[in-house]
Amino acid sequence: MTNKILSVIFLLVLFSRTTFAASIPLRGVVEGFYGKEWTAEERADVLRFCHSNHLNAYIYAPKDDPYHRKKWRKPYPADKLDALGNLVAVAQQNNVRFIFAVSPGLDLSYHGAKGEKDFALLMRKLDVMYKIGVRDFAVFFDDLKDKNGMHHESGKAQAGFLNRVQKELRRQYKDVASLITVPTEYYRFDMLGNSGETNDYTKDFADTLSKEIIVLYTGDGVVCDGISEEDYQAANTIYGRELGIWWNYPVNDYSVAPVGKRRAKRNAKLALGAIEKLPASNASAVFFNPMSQYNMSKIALATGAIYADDPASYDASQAWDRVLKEQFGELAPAMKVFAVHSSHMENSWAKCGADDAPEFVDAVRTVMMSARLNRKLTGVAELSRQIDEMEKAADLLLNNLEPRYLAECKPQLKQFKRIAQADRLALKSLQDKKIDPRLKALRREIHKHAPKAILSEKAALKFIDDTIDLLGTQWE
Ligand code: 14T
Repeated sequence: MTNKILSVIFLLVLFSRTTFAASIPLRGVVEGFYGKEWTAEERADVLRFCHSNHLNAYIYAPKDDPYHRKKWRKPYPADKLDALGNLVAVAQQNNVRFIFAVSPGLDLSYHGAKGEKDFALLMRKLDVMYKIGVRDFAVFFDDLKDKNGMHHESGKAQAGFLNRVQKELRRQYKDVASLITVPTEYYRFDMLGNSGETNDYTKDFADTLSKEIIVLYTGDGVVCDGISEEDYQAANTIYGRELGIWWNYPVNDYSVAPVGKRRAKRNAKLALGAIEKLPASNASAVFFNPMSQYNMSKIALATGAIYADDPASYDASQAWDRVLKEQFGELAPAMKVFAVHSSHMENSWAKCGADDAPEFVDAVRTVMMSARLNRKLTGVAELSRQIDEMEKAADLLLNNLEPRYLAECKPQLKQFKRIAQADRLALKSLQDKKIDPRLKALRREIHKHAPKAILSEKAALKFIDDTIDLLGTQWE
């Protein structure tokens, strides 16, 4: 009897999971980063990638396309328009919505004759896109604040403008989708005042904006450590609608090595982890903002696709393994060793992605504990095994990765190899209770390459400095 009841329950659960496994309705990639834009080939490829990974949308919003943002009033020159037309065709063939975004907020006029003129110019920009086949549009107002956190337009004026754009599109064309936007206050902590009340800008924007328009937000911060169910519901309450998510991982446009501004370059660290810590309940939309390094972005993007397909059943580490296998085949284990040390993104205002190399950190802790107590070292074999594995992985990848990948991660792979070698010298130094002179030389070499290649800052890289510090103070 109980058996029967149990099997009925089991079947019901199974049935409901297969029947109601709901995907997020609008899910895809937003090319929305600063820095080197993706090439035409990469854009065509991402549209095919979306199709084969069950993603159904791509937002064209590259910050460094002058015609998208700084010179938004200027029409695209013929060659660029041609290229966009080709992409729209590829999107159609792949059942992916091509969403054209424009970011006019830097100098848009909202009122008077100038306002009318700008409205007409923006509509013209969208009309041209409609003519090449675009049916999905977005108008973004992100990153307009100056150093003092000031920006110049009211939420009411912006939202009114968006309502008018939506209305005009609907009047002219019967077949355009809902407009998508990002407000100027696009992360929750920026929407709130010191005592937790909603700012006037956001209140006005949310109250004025048509419920038809989809609003994207980035979580509690710009680049944040997940969105909990509660965070997400709280943001929805502020907006009186189900928000969409613009997720800033694996984007790395803010990743610069802390080695002085002059030589520092963008994209120094690669975000090779899985998408994680997003709500289990479905948002109205989710878009992942990738890296300028297109091919390396596909690890996180493919896990994001698995998330968006069924948020409730998503398991980040399972998805990560599956995707690495799919994308790297025999090289997957080596790629995982590398990716483990390059998952976490963090600076003074950003934090996202799993901690780097937790197992390495554990192994170091064991060794360091005994070293600090000036005892016989413990855990040497395990740490040594991991260091060997790292150097082998770096070599294997440097020698066997396809050129399109190597072109994007060679500096980081070489740096990974140097760090592994330095880690080995550090371990030897601890055993000898004396800094191997080669360690300091290699440490300088690593430092020299840091402006274009960072990884494992709090794990494998830190072990080098911790060792030098310890041996420097304790025994020198
Ligand atoms: F639209 C927004 F949701 C958004 O995330 N905007 C930008 C985005 O283009 C960029 O790629 C991303 C990561 O850097 O963050 C936003 O840009 C910022 C935000 C900052 F607070 C860049 C620097 C910042 F200090």
